[in-house]
Amino acid sequence: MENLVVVSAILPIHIKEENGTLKAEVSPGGLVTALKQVLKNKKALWVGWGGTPELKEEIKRTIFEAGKKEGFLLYPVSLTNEEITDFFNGFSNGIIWPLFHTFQAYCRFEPQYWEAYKKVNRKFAYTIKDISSEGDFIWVHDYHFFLLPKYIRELGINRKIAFFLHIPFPTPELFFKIPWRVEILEGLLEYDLIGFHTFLDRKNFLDCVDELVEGVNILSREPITEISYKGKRVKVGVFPISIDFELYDRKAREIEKYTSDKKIIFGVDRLDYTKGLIHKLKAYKRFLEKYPEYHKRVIFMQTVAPNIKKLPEYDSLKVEFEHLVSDINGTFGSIDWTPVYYVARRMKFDDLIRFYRSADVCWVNSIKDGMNLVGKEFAASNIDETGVLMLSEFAGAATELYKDVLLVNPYDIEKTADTLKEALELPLEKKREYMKNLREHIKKYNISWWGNTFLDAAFGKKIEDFPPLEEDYPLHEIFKQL
Ligand code: ADQ
Repeated sequence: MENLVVVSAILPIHIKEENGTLKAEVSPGGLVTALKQVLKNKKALWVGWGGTPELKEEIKRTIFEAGKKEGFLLYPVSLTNEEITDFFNGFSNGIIWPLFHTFQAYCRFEPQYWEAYKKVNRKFAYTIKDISSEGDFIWVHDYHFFLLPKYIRELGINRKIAFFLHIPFPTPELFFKIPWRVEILEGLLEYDLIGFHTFLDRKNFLDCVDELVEGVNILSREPITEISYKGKRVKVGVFPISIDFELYDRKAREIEKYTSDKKIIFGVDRLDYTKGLIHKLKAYKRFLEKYPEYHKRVIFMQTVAPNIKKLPEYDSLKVEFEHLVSDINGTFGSIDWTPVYYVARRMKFDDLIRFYRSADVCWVNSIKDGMNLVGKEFAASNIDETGVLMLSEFAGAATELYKDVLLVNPYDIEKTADTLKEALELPLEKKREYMKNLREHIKKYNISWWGNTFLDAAFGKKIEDFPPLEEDYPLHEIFKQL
């Protein structure tokens, strides 16, 4: 039997210990949103960190049971406190995340972070060895695992291993700053397939490989590039990720619209400096200064989910963001009008859909983003086709959706303020035309299309080829290796 083994740094459900009791929580973010929709009720084993340093039997069991309830087969890997600090927060989120999103100034190139990165990649390689069998397919996700295939191969394991990067790949000018740049590329070239969201990401990757790695030959660039390296072929493709269109569309039809005498501007983001939240508030403030006729006629609802990354940049971002919210509300607000409604938590799914369905404008302002699923979720939920998507030109989604959105450069505060006015005043016909086109595109290129296209290029398989998750899947089968 050929099984699918999926690897991501953190499982879709992680455990938090609060006052001595264990709590299973859904992990935030786009990777989980997208993969959940592909893997739900599939007999695919999902391997990742379970959220706590220690993995007692009770914790493993809690994760397994919580996963099974949601339709997943989860296999938690333990990380020590030191590994959480140096691999997770240090190398992955303190070097790769900022650099790949053009925030070079936030990088701390500490050698101990690199050591931890190698160690944890090795740890996952041993886990893959233990839990997979010959003929299984290994699908690895994101920037935490550039070296994983190298270590798997070193253990003498010869499985098909494919990789998808959920974040952008930087230009050579940025990538070359990494002290361990050659090792990272050589590690990546051990995958059988490497997937990116956009053609620009793939171009940047190929340019870096071309410059830095000896003995590579880039054989073709279209439609799936092939590289020859150390006597083998590596495929490099572009697979723009998407959402479960039907889920959002169906849910929106079940939920009542939020009615208001004011126009609704809606933003949904994780607390992250890459999402352009500060620039968004500055542009909104400028809009209110320039166009006083909109006072008391708009609501700007911005929901910000807390970030699990423990780094000082996130603390200062929160402080600056909240300062700006109170500055705007203090400057323009009155007893009967709050210009910014700030929701400092993860919104419940039904509330999210309700606002997507009701918003006049949905605003994605990323400084840099691999894809960004929010705009796609908004369009799928906007069943009346009356909303407008204002989308940063630096989100991967812009390369796909640019014709039917209002594009903004988040650094251009003045123009963004004007574009917000334009979005609010767009004629109904134009709004309908844009939204109809967006919805058709996202319906066709949905999450199943993404999953199937990737799995086909990687393993010659479709999602349907992997069997459904059986009700009584035996626990001991999964944990026999531990
Ligand atoms: P993220 O950076 O997490 O994902 P994004 O694609 O926008 O970014 O996904 C965020 C997800 O979390 C969406 O499903 C959204 O609805 C949800 N979410 C965010 N804030 C929320 C809130 N306050 N309340 C409720 N839900 C919230 C990474 C990359 C992206 C890429 C995805 C998938 O950074 O560029 O699109 O992976 O590959």
